[in-house]
Amino acid sequence: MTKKSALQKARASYQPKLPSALWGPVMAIEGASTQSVANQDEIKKLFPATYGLPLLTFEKNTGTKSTSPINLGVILSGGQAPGGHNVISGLFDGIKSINKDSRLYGFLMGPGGFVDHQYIELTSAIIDEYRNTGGFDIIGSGRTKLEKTEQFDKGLEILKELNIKALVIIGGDDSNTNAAVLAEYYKSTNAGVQVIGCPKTIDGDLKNDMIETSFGFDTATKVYSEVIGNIQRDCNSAKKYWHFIKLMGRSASHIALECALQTQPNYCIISEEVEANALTLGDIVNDIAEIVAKRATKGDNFGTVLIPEGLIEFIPAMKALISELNDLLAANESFATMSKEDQRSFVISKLTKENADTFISLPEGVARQLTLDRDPHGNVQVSLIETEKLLSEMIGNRLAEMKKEGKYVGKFSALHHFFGYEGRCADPSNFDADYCYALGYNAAQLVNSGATGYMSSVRNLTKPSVQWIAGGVPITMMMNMERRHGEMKPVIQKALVKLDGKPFMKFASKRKEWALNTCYTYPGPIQYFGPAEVCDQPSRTLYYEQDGK
Ligand code: FBP
Repeated sequence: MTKKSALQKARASYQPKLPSALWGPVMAIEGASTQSVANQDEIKKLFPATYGLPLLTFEKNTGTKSTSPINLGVILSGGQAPGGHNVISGLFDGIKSINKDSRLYGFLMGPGGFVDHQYIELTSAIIDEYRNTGGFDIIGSGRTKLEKTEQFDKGLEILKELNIKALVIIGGDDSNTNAAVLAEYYKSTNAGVQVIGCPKTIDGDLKNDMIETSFGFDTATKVYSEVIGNIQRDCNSAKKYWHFIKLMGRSASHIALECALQTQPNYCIISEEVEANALTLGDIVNDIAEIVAKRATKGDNFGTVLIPEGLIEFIPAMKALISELNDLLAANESFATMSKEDQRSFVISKLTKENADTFISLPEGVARQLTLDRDPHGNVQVSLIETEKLLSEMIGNRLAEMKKEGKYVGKFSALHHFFGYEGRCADPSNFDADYCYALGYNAAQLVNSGATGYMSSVRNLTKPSVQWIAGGVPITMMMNMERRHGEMKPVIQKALVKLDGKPFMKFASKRKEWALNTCYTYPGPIQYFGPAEVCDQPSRTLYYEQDGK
């Protein structure tokens, strides 16, 4: 047992708030049957047993309900996100509320632990240690991709041995895609095991009408905004540095946008806009250099620039290059064993002329980073690409040219930051603590209702938690076909920043003013105790998406 700080001790006794529908026994009300967001025929063919299921909403149960004990398995999958421990404590309390003899088993270090039969039973003593804490250390997480029937069959052996009725997979879009495939397999083979997903990722890109936000986004963006605010105050005090701040969010810019709305920086790149306007790296550099030069005319040789880590994949020329590289690397297993020099010449010789030219034009370090191992889901590991340094170097060069042309009079000193891992294991905000607990408690009710192939869905999130709506959404409803590892695969469609959505429009209406004037806001640290308007506020993104003007 680790020694707890005074805050941790006080926090351990926080009782997360549940939607009123989950306060006692529930009944599932079936809504309309569903269809996938795109490629309906292909997805239907691939998921004959779980396609088209109805939406489910829970209401208070007035009749009788099954109260048999439930044995449940749980997996944490992918990157850490604040609140994972509360999903697990919600699951635990949820199955215990159905029957006190229910049991919860946690598979260790992600999906790999399920396949390799590595698990622990999560007792109340263990659960109590982790309530309202950040991190995934209760059972660990991993990125093993669950996709082969041998893995499913191997996992089934341990589920049967432990008499597990359902498996809950807590993960992002890729892991929930795997959950859907597993649910389909177990249902179509009459394995007698249900599979339920829970929406996790700080990146915020697993969302739709039924999943209003993924958990962890709220806390992580509050942590980043606190430190961005601190940097801005430092920068406005000394007035001598430009800070280039890269933020996690490999496939979408929700984190950068949310942090911009919270802190009002001088510049924030939104990758989705870069793609829509077919901007080049040079266009972005020129735009920022213009702002640096304009601020310098007022003697303001300082500022902040927010950069989403996935930017590189949204620049059209880079996107085309990465897509060809993905296929090339997937088709050439021996690539990993080649020397650095051979890898470079191999890539250049195999790429189309246009992509080879883009590859050659990049600084060698960045070009190499694009050829490094993909994660098990085929994603480029963008957190390793130092776009913040690449950009500031290019801006420095542009400003030097502008100086020669008499268009720039200032002094440019750049500092670099990458905020990602700092926020992923923070103690969850009240919002995430409540939301995660509700997601877990709700998932237990989905299992008790016999659902499989569903994601736990808790909605109406800008209202007080008693008014949240709890239920389930069929995972196949969120799917479309995309190219992965050189093949078309069914996957959950990622939610990118909508350029006609309210959060972006709000940002776009303010950014000129934020660029030239110094309009910083300083959100300060997450507060756990105090008035609801200080402690329980959801993200700006959710606020603007649902209510805000
Ligand atoms: P998930 O999609 O699994 O939630 O992870 C997202 C993320 O936090 C990204 O923001 C980041 O690029 C990536 O994980 C880093 O991965 P790793 O933890 O494997 O270094």
